[in-house]
Amino acid sequence: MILHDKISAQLPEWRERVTKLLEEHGDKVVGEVTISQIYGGMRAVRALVTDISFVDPNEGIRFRGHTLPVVLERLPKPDGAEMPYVGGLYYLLMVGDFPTKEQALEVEAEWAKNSHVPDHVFKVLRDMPKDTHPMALFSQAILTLQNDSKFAKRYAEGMSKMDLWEPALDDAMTLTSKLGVIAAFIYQLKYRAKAEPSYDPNLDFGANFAKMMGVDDKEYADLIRLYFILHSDHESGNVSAHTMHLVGSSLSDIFFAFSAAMNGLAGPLHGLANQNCLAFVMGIKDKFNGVPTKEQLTEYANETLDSGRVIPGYGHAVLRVPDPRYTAQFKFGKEHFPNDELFMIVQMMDEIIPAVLKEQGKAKNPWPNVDAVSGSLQYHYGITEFDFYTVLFGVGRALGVTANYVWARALGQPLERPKSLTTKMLEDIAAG
Ligand code: HAX
Repeated sequence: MILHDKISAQLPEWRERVTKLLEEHGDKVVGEVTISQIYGGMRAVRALVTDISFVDPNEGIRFRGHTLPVVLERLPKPDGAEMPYVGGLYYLLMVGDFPTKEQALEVEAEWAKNSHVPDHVFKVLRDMPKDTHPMALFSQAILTLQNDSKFAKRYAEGMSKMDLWEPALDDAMTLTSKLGVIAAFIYQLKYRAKAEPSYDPNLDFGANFAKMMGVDDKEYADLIRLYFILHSDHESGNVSAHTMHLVGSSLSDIFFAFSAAMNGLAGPLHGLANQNCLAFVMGIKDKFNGVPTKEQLTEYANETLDSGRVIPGYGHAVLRVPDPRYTAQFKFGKEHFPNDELFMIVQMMDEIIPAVLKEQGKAKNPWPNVDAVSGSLQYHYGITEFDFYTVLFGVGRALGVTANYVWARALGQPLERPKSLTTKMLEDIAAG
């Protein structure tokens, strides 16, 4: 398999680099931790390492060192498509180089080959209570694939720690190949015809997903390619990525680790935020019976802030510029449906909210983030069920976190086990 060969060829050099760093500079101090940080969710503590992606406060996400506009420009695209192959992005995350079109297609072909979802997965989902949240179904479906883990089998048979990444990569391909089918099945089961979707080997991952969702529109295939690429990775400290890393560090296989990651993504402070953003935009539409005037929107935003609520979709813990993941989606909407009512409100918010937040003076970053627009775009193509949006995020997030999982095994990253202190100990430290 192409990803296996490419990673294998780089491994000796990577292992030497890490070993040298540890042997020669293992005691070098990288930073300090304050009591505020310990109580404050470890915000900004520099304690993780990943080479897959990095969030630059002034530029946003970089995948393997490349900014988002460069990634979207340089990744190969299907003929006639606007957005790149998702398989090409997976190659970039896993291997570190831009693929040729043939190489992206090799990943796509590997996905098609492994896309069959065993019947028991659908059966388990059908047997779950009808009102089960789509993320609970998604997490459950991932666990039902665990019995097939090559990593778990090979580990039980006994294998060298140095080789663990190989069955981890097999599992990563198995998992990512099936996620689109599983997500589309959950959508069909909960909201549509309850049909079992099937993967067409003649279509790429994005076009397949659009077809399986029942959205017969070339534009939606482009949007979903963009969506999966944008949501793939955001370095390792966010809840889903960190959960994946932590669970994986116990040498749980990728199915256990990714299911856990998805349980974290399901939280309102993480993947569920995009639902709140769309609800906010729709609330504006309902209140003003359509698109408000600029004055009305400014007043509404100020009222929201005065009542102690936040404006969803604006601000970021790390970024200090408009999120390039937002900018890419905003551009898509502006090109394809500038006169869609919800999107017109999104555009007006884009003009007005940063100034309102700046005037209030609290938010360190008044600019829009990824969630400010993503729901409105899905809504335009008829994916109107808010609860499902986090599943879409999950399919995209799998690309980044599984690449991290494979590399964590390849570089022999150990069990994660930070030290805890008691409040009394912190008080003693404070007292000097
Ligand atoms: N509306 C109103 N107030 C805001 C704000 C916003 N959009 N963004 C920040 N602030 C406020 C904070 O609530 C905070 O107020 P207090 O001092 O009273 O607590 C103050 O400004 C300073 O906050 P900050 O340091 O700028 O931001 P944080 O790192 O604490 O929080 C958040 C970052 C994204 C959580 C925050 O900007 C926010 O709540 N935004 C709205 C919700 C949202 O868009 N969430 C999705 C984030 C995208 C993401 O990462 N998804 O996975």
